[in-house]
Amino acid sequence: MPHLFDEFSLKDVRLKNRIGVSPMCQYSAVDGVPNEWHRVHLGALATGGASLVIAEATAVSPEGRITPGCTGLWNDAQAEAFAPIVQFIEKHGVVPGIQIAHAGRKASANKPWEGDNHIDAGHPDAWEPIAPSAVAFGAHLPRVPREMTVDDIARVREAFAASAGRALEAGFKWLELHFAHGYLGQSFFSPLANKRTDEYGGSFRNRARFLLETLAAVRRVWPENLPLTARLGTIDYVEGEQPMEESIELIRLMKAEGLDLIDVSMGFNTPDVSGVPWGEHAFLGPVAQRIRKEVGIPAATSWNISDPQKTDELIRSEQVDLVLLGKGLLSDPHWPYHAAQALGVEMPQRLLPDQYAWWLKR
Ligand code: 8CM
Repeated sequence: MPHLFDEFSLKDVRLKNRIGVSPMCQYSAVDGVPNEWHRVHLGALATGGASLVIAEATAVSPEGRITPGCTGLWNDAQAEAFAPIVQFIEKHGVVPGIQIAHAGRKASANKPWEGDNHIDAGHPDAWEPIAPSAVAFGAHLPRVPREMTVDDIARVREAFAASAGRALEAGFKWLELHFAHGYLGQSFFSPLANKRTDEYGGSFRNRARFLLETLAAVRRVWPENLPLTARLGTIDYVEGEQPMEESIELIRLMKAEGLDLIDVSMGFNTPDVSGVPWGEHAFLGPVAQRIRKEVGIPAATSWNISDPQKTDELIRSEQVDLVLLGKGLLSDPHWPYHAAQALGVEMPQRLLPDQYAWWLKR
């Protein structure tokens, strides 16, 4: 029976335990280029005992940024700025990963702490969001996006592939496609956001097409021996969402295109999140377990994961192969060390770099 501090291998990558850092936007880049903030942020998370650090949602094209402060991988300068961060992470025995993304109709927004809303259309910092359909998300993101042409779709798909190539050049060993949280990939899949009548909308197969084509284009660039994963909004907890059976079938098709692990998340395709069971610890665990079992694919999940015992149980009961913590690690970058202490793991300081482990020895 695997437990939280067992190793986990996926393709040629070996993780020293089952705790990864979920991608977390910092909104602190200039022109998509990571800087000293990202070095310190990702560096601190790489020295806390997690086995995998996934860098934030990084845009594949300028209009794919959520905010003007998002990181990007649409040019070589951005990849070159990521490279030393990647080297630092790897030097400490941690696997460097990155999530590549396109924000779709949620793009062109202010930073969360500066409003979290769409930048006014006339403002010099704003740009035109694009999406499967000219339908606004609503609430704080009211801009009606431009409906993508088939040429736009091909361009963004190739931008994902080009960004994957740059991620590889920067040294990343784990790649996650952001197909969740109401961003572009997710909104192609969701009938709540995709109202197209061409081959990219309507039926399940058509709504899945952009995601599958993008995955296939990335897989051609991303080496076979390195993990290619996707974060998918499998459930929205709202009326009108795709049935779970569709999410499962999509993951089955993604697996056939070369997906190595599914990061199970929510859709966030509408502003209504009232149905989300926020109070339950690891509430997506049972959803991930069903997917993992029915598709036969390794799975990870996030959301409301904080208690060491319950987190260990998520792994032991084979709900997931890997947990990806976000806020838990922001509030305590040494959460894995503290969890190891709580679970009675021998010499928990061994999770940390020598510089810390030596001082923390008993
Ligand atoms: C921000 C950027 C990218 C994401 C996000 C957020 C905020 C909340 C969330 O997901 O659930 O994927």
